[in-house]
Amino acid sequence: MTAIAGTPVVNSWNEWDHLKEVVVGSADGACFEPTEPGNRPQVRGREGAPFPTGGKSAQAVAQANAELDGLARLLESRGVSVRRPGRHDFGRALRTPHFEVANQYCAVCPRDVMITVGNEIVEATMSRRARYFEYEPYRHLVYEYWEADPRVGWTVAPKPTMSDAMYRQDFWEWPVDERHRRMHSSEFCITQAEVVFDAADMSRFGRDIIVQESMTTNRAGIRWLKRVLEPKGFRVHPVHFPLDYFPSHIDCTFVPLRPGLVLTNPDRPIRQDELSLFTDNGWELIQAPEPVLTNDEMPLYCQSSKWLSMNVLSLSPTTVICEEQEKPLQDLLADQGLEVLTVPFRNVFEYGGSLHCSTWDIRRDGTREDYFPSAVYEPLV
Ligand code: ABU
Repeated sequence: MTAIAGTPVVNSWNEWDHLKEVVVGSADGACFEPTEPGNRPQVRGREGAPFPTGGKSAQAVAQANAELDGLARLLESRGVSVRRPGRHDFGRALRTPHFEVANQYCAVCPRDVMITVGNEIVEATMSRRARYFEYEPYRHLVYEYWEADPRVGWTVAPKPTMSDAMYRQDFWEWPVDERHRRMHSSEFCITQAEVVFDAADMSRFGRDIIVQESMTTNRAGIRWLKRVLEPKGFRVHPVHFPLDYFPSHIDCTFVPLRPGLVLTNPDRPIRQDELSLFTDNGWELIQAPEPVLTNDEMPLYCQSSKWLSMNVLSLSPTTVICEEQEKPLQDLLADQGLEVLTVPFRNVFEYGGSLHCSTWDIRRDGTREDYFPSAVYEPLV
């Protein structure tokens, strides 16, 4: 691997510039996510049924891998260099001074763990015990990039204890009316006691990065990101989607497609006072159409919502990859003048993600730009 025409080997400032190199996840060795304070997985439509434990079936892994490999082939056919995670024993139990967990999860969704911020790789703290070591399948790549180009930065966020005290255990018992009452307080299953964030709660817009406060990212995590990224010239904006009572990862809620255009989730409007960042700077927000699958029709063990439909991956400001069966969304994007490529991806849904979640962009064309010239910004210091 060599630097291309002066571009650092790690270079990605937003979600839409021309994609050159990307990591695509793998279902090898995937396990069911264990029940833990930050996660109460449920069998869809069967309240109280025990959630499976241990490794996923060989068939479930093969079906997901077939679709991930299909995405990799499509990307390669468009000239994108595709990299894959290394092997990791997800079946291995973890025991730290603060917690134990019977098994780990998987490397299907690198987006949750790893993020490229300009020429720097940031490894998230993660928010769940079973995902504590999920950076490991990507470390061989991080070392390769870091060794290859001295311009590449590498920042590892502090690991939280994930002890019982880090979680608000009664969160899962709150009835819906209480969730509604509390929706503006943005308190979820993680407390504010430690720095916690998943990388997939971030969305990059050049100089500006928005970060969703959620079940997987707390205010301390956003403060840490501000303190680390502001001196490097970024502006970090917390964002909230108050009608999402179980928010986890921003990329099924608010998805930028190109400069000036964001795909939004009609069930999860952005908080009114945060909308002006976009409207005052000439951005258009378009609502995603109703997904083809209802929540009840999502795969049995999938913990994500039907809005995986809008978890698209941009190859460039003019080309986007969409799940093969999401015709209404494909039509909407085509009406916006985008070239829409499709791949089957429904078997990956069980692992909590679709096309954006299951990828981590390493290198795109372009550089840091200011897409919000009239933003009013309050730096931390
Ligand atoms: N990992 C993304 C899931 C987000 C959602 O269920 O809406």
